[in-house]
Amino acid sequence: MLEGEGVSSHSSPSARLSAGKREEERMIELFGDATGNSIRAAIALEESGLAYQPRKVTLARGEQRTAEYLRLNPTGRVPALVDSDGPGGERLVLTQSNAIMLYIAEKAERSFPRAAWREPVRSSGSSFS
Ligand SMILES: N[C@@H](CCC(=O)N[C@@H](CS)C(=O)NCC(=O)O)C(=O)O
Repeated sequence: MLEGEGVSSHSSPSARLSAGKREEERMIELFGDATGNSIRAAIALEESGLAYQPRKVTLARGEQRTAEYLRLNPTGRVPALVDSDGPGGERLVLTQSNAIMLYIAEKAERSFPRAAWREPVRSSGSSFS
């Protein structure tokens, strides 16, 4: 179970890995299946340019309920992201597709969530700040 399906090897300036751990020690893994929530997380990773390893969790076979997967995500749902080089260089396990997307955007230094919602709206006279 949880086998890899290939590596996305895009790279962009914003996606370059920071100094610290050697490149082969840094790894983002995305555990998921062909569902909307998993696919949106995968799209965010593809768009980010960050290298990652997809790990398939076949829901139809109940792989989300194995002890191995439940250690990763006790809710038994996909997607789940594991970043061996998370904040402070620590391993991070993240669930919830929207949280994963925001994390990827921040890590890749993409500004789309910040531009859309996190800055005050000044042009129209209304403000959400
Ligand atoms: N709010 C969660 C929902 C995750 C979720 O419901 N995943 C479903 C597939 S789309 C799942 O893993 N179902 C397996 C199960 O419930 O056994 C997210 O956005 O990631």
